Amino acid sequence: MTYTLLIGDRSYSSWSLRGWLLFDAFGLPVKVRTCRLYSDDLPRALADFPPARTLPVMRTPDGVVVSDSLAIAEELASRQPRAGLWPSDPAARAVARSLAAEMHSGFPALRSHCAMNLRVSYSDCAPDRAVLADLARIETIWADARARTGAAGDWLCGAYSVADAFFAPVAARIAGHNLHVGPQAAAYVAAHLRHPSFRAWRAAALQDGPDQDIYRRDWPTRPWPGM
Ligand SMILES: N[C@@H](CCC(=O)N[C@@H](CS)C(=O)NCC(=O)O)C(=O)O
Repeated sequence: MTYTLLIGDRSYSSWSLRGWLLFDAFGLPVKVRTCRLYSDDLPRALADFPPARTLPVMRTPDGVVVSDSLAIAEELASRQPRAGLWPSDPAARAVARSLAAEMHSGFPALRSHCAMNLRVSYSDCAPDRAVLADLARIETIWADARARTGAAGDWLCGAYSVADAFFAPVAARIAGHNLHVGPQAAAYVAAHLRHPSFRAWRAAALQDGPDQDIYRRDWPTRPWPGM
């Protein structure tokens, strides 16, 4: 028996990407089930994971249904302590928890204006002031995390952690919408785009059924900036 994870369209479901990275990026085996957002497929699939109403949702090997990405992260971290989902250093762990929580509850302007779409990359999405304010806050907390944890490598708190998994779709939005960030943040975005789990997810996303019309935007496009 292993974990089961129900996810939505890989191209568009940013919360599903976070949930899946919590397994794949930490070497935890999982049986993945997919369903299509904005279709009857979604409630049909969710019916097997009561009382979940959103994706991702996980079933543990002993049959407990856990919905919400942050709950999945915490439950996996306590059940799989050797996987290293959170930093082992208490101070770095506190910073990582704070980052993941702010991501989970914040940045509404960025999330609604720049929906994740791994199938297209725009050269200009005309971000308004609210989007730019979210972006500025994101750069502030990324830089602060590095300063407080001393992280000098690719990731925010040392080794790849839940905080990075939670910001992977943000990195995809920044890259996919050609949003301007400073060199340190740009390097962090690039690290996400080349991470093997992210690349595997995006490769699957490109094969994952037809485009969803609701994500179509009338903005100029450019080639995908990552590998
Ligand atoms: N706070 C939730 C958000 C989950 C969420 O909104 N998922 C979207 C897919 S990306 C969803 O299930 N949408 C379908 C719906 O709301 O009916 C989490 O962290 O998992």
